[in-house]
Amino acid sequence: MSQVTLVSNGLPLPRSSQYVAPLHASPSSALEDGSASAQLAEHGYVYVRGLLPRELVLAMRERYFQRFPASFVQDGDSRRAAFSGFEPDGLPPHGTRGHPAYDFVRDPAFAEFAEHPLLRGAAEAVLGGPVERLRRTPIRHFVPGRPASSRAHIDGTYVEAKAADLVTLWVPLGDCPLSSGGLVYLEDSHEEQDISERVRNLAPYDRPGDRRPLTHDLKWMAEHTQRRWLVTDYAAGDVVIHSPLIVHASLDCQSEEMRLSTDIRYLRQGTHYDPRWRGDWAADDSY
Ligand SMILES: O=C(O)CCC(=O)C(=O)O
Repeated sequence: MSQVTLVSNGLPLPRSSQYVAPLHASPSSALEDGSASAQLAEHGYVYVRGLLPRELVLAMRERYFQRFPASFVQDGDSRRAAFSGFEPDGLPPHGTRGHPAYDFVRDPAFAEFAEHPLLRGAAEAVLGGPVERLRRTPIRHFVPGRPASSRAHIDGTYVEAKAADLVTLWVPLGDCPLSSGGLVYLEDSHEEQDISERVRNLAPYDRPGDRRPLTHDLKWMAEHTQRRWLVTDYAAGDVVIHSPLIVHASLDCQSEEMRLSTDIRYLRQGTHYDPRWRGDWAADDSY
């Protein structure tokens, strides 16, 4: 694994074995031989390297960054998408109307990507039958040099559904080594069903207006729960399928290449469908 100081929302996460361990990959055959759903139940995630064609993922990355003025990325290279240091004037907040991420999730090419048979097949494999996709599909985009990443949370706080009927497919759109700040999972936290209640109100917290996340302090979380954060270097094409009960967060982007990813959610077909997730995502829709 790459050696880089781990930082989340500006706070360091020590790299010692008390705090951090590797996220284990499963072979893609687990999605065909029926073992993936048992793995999801046991570990709370199934990480498959190279599930999607690398070229397809890089093309989506490029398509997204092409929506920005060329001066936003070094050498006008939208595929690598290294931050130039120049943010376009008048750019609305991420994912709100007028921002490229808002239009990107409404682009039919993106819907086609989110519906890719390999992604749908992976969701069917872990849920054990036909699935439907939740249309609301957030895009995460992090720029280096800013203490910003996703706070520790469980997806069950955000989506109304039975935990056993829902999965999230976290898809990095581009290579995402530790320095770019990918997703990290709190080991076996899906087994502790009351973890949110146990931690909330005790944990350090930097966002008083929104009590849905648990904390921005991953070191505190590891110490308090005596669990480790599972981390890895992701590559374009990798996908992690995770349970709505596992606690996860992300790391700050410290690489020149900006971190871009999406969270694609599938639900067992015919089960209750959270009405707020039927429409397209906007970062200020507050869901
Ligand atoms: O990519 C991120 O920073 C957060 C993604 C996430 O929380 C999710 O996939 O559920």
